[in-house]
Parts: sequence; structure tokens; C-alpha cells
Amino acid sequence: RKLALVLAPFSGGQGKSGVEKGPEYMLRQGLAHEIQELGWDVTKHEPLKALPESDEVQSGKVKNANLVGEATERIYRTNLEALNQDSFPLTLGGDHSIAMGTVSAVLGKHPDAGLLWIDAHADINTLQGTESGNLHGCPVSFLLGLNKEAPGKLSWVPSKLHPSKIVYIGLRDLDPPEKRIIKELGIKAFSMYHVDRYGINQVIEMALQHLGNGPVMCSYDVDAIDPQYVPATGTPVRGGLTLREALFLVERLAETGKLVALDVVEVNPQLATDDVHVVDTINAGCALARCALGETLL
Ligand code: DIR
Ligand code: MN
Ligand code: MN
Ligand code: MN
Repeated sequence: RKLALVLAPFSGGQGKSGVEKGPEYMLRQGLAHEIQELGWDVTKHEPLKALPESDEVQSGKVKNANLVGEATERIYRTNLEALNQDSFPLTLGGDHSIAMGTVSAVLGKHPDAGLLWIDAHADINTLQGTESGNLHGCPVSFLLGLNKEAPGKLSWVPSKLHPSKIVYIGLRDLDPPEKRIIKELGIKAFSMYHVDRYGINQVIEMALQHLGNGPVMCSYDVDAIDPQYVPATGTPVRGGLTLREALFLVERLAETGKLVALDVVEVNPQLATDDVHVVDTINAGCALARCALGETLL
């Protein structure tokens, strides 16, 4: 089994610096070696080498449209090539805007793939609807093709995702326009209410059933996990998944044998207020990757 470890040290989709250090910290923790121990042949890829520092011009309401466009297209190319060589792309963020690249690559290779988006946020804001102008709050709207005209270099995003092929888990902080879009498009969404109501085991089974029999990609924002376990992230929201619920989701995905790609995003070691917070957050990010790649408790 081959694995492409794609480093995406990118922060242009939001305003807080430090999230670009996520990959470096997870690697320093020994993640690549741990993955090899699980039986994977690991190759490292750095598509964002020599990326411009910041955007030249600002186009309208959203920030860094060209920078995000350039970064996500590079990640798309790298991940598509990996998939074409039967490698499993594990992409380490970086902020969640990078999923425009990773998800597009999976849908380029497997048009029937389902997407599991695990996050406190829905990241489905449109260019019209975004309050913050941060593109990490918008990747799903681009993947679905909800923006009539993509600004600048963002125009490459192919928008191949059908609303019936995405399922959310962990939601608890949505902007009003996001709630409207999810309702209107009939997108399957399990908020923390549903996790409490049905339990995590039933939630993942319902999610998998909704996505059908094809391959599954998982885009995992670590802020889905409660900040007591993952404090070092840009937009923490209390009332999230326990660490066990968070790991169980990817353990179950690995067990299905249908997982074809994983993102681990929004790890920001710079936002920790003490060393314990760094260690907890990095450990959680690495554990998500290992569990998704076949590590079991027994
Ligand atoms: C908010 C926050 N909905 C926005 N989004 C975040 O900026 O659009 N996504 N934090 O992870
Ligand atoms: Mn989030
Ligand atoms: Mn996110
Ligand atoms: Mn503390």
C-alpha cells in the first residue's frame, strides 16, 4: 500500500498565522515513521514550495483569492497524480481552503466518491454570503459550484461535487446563510445534536449508508474535536467531539476499506497557550491519521 504524504503548510484561507506550521509539527512528532510502521510505503510531497508570500491584489470581499487559487491548484495536481499511481493521499494542513484541491483530485479520479466533512463548521459560505471573507469558510461552496464567478485564480476549481455526495459530522457553529444552503440543497448533516441523540456509532453508519458503495474521502478539520482535547486551532468551538468519538470515526472508516484520501487540517501550534496544548493538539492530529490508516487498539 502506497501513501503520498502531502504537506500543505498554508494559511492564506484565514487570518491567523501559525496554521502553516501544522505539517512540520506533525512530522516532528514522527508521523511519517508511524505510518510506515502500519505497513505503508510513504513518499513525501511539497507542492507549495516557493509559493508567493501573499496576494498581489484583493478582489472584492474575499481575501487572498489568487493565493488560495494557486495553492489549491498545486495541491490538486499533486493529489491527482498520487491517486493515479494508486497512492492514498494524506494531506496535512494548513487551513481548510486546501480541500478545494484535495477533494477535486479525488473526484477527478473517482467521480462517484462520497465526501465526509468532519468539522464544527460547514465551510459552505458563498462569495455573497461570507461574513469574514476567509476562504477556509468557503471551500464546499466552490466544490458544489455555488459561486457564479470565481475570482482570480480560483476559477480552476472544477465543482464536481453533488450535494447528495457530501455528509457533515460534528457541526455546531454555522452562519445563517450556511444553514439556509444546507436546507435548500438537502445536504445530509449530523450536528453535535445528532451525535448526542444517536451516538457516534449510529451517526457514522447513517453517514456511510447515505454515501453509498463508492469510495469515500474524509476531510477532517480538527476543530470538530472539543477544544479540551484540541485547543490549538484557529476557531475553537466548545461542545465538540470527544477524542474517542473523533478517533472512532476514522477507525470505522478504515475498517470499511473504502477510504481513498484524508485531510487533517487547522492544526495551529502557534495558538497554544502552553506546551501541553501543543502536545495534545499535535497528538490528536497524528492519531487521526494513524487510525484512518489502519491503527487499531487491539
Ligand atoms: C466562519 C468560520 N463560518 C467563516 N469558519 C470556519 O469564516 O466563514 N471554518 N472557522 O473552519
Ligand atoms: Mn472548522
Ligand atoms: Mn473547516
Ligand atoms: Mn492548559
